[in-house]
Amino acid sequence: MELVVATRNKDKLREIKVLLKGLAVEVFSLDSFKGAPEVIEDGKTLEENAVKKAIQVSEFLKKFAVADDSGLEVDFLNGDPGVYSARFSGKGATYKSNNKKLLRLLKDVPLAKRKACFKCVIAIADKGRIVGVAEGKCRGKIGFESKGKSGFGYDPVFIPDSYNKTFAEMGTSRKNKISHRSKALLKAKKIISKYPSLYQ
Ligand code: ITT
Repeated sequence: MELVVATRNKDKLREIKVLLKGLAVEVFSLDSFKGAPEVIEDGKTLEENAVKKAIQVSEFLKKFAVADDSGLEVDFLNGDPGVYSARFSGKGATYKSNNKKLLRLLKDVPLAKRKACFKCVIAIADKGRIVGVAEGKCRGKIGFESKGKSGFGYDPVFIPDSYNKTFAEMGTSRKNKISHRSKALLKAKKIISKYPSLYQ
């Protein structure tokens, strides 16, 4: 059974591949297929975007696919950047410029008001038809400065609850034990392993 991970984000892909281990599937990324569609992420929710990516890619490739849409919701910003996490600082946004904007908007905001939640939605589709959706959350707070070198995106500014280190300081293997993505993929793996066509 072949499974395509429908993402163009290499950092996410790396985490997803590790987290899918143990599942009886051969994992491919979009890099293995020429001309896979560039899905426009115009949904209002992470779920809408994840479902759209999984359906379009699995339909085009006529394969089994999983898509990840994820984002960081910050209480003080009324849930922003949320679904806009990738392009928070506008056109040409980078991880660095997004973190810089976030820290600027939270400048002088006390620790008690820096609560945030990482969310990840994994959609699973087979040849254009949705098979299941799984969600994972990781609560924490936004630090006062960027710290740490591992991971990607908002990892250097996100401190998960019960820890005093950012995701980027703790390293990917520890992050993968508690992250939004690991929780969502644990549920997704259960759905995939029960999916009948796996055994056809
Ligand atoms: P694909 O749509 O191709 O999968 P993308 O980067 O556009 O890639 P999203 O639309 O889901 O993906 O955007 C998610 C953004 O949220 C991502 O670019 C990061 O900035 C951030 N993000 C998601 N998961 C993260 C994590 O585990 N750690 C840090 N930042 C994360």
